[in-house]
Amino acid sequence: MKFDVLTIFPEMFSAFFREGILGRAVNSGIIDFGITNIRDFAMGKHKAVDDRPYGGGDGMVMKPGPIYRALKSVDRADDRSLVILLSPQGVRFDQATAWELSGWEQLILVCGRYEGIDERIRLAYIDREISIGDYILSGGEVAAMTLVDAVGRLIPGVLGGKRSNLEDSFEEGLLEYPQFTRPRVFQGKVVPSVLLSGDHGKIRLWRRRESLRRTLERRPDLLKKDLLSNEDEAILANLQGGP
Ligand code: 4FV
Repeated sequence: MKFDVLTIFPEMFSAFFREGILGRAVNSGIIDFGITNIRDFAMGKHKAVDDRPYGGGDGMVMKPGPIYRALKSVDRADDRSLVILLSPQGVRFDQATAWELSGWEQLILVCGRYEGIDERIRLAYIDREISIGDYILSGGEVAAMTLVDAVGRLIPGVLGGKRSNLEDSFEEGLLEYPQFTRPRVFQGKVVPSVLLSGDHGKIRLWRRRESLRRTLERRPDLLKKDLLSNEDEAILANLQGGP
């Protein structure tokens, strides 16, 4: 998988693609990346990438030319690549989308700034528009990093074959169960004894119950009947005061 990022703040990505799981995946060649500075494709002595909005109003808009030329400068993996604009007007990003995007060979991420980009770029050159949430960022860079992180860890080999349980949780529409590690007693609070019992049947049941409890309390919208087993239904009924 190759991630190409178009931004006017390339430095924001240098550490991001160097550290942690992503950095290791880049070093091992599983993931490749390219960072293109849109300002390198701006014209004139001021190399302007933004201008005032037609029709007036506050703020500035990113000019179409520099983005267009920057997009054209990126080598595309033909029909196995996707151009994504990160913006609040996009489709909400989630784990299912992360899985779908992990199947592409190249993701080209356009990071807007100011009030956004000229609509003519959006209409002619953007395949997908994705939002990471209903709030306003000062730029698309942080949203692009969120997408790269969530998609990158799904690329085979990036997590070193060990699937993180977290992936499972959202797949099954449940929030993760509580996690504990040494010391057994911290500030007087003891790790639940079931987790020290070595009884994996009891541990699995306790974790499932805690995932269902948390999901019921915090994200009941995630509970999908068709993803729940009879055992889950019984636990949920019990959690809601039933038998
Ligand atoms: C955003 C979001 C986001 C809007 C104006 C960048 C900012 C500025 N991107 N999910 N939420 N973008 O707020 O993706 O150009």
